[in-house]
Amino acid sequence: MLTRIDHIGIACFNLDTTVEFYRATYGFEVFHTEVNEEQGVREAMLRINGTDDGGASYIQLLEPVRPDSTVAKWLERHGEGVHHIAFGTADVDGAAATVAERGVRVLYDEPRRGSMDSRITFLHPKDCHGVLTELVTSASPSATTD
Ligand code: CMX
Ligand code: CO
Repeated sequence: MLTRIDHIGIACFNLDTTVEFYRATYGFEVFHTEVNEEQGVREAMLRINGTDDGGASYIQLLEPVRPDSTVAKWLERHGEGVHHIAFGTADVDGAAATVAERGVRVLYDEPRRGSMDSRITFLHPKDCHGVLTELVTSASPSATTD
């Protein structure tokens, strides 16, 4: 059902300086950037490796774009750090329904738009041993920057 770690989401105060840390320290380059207004974030995806399901694993760096966004509130409370993990699946609708049947709260009735036109939903961290968990179905392997 879930076939890879799609990404690890990391909340940061300043996207540009955090991107530069990952570049200068590890050599990871930006694969894609975008603003997701609905999620209230500006983000950079750093592609780490391909995966055996034909997808890839990323680090997702997240900077809030408004003070009432979930990431802004989390940063205020915790400071910078790992905000969520995301598992990749070919079928986010089916995976979310299966997980819901198993007693986990799924936060969205329907998957929403995520990075690179993926379809995403979230599982409540209180039902996942303290880990905010995202489920992702990728749109296509091509990347854009805007
Ligand atoms: N990881 C683990 N626990 C978390 C958490 C996180 N990222 N965010 C909140 N919590 C915990 C809090 O610690 C708190 O626990 P306590 O009651 O024990 O203190 C509880 O959940 C409620 O926290 P809150 O600050 O009141 O936060 P909200 O209920 O307002 O929001 C959540 C929590 C999960 C519903 C919200 O963060 C959400 O909707 N997340 C999904 C969307 C999202 O995160 N978007 C940004 C990323 C976009 C992307 O990946 O593309
Ligand atoms: Co994410």
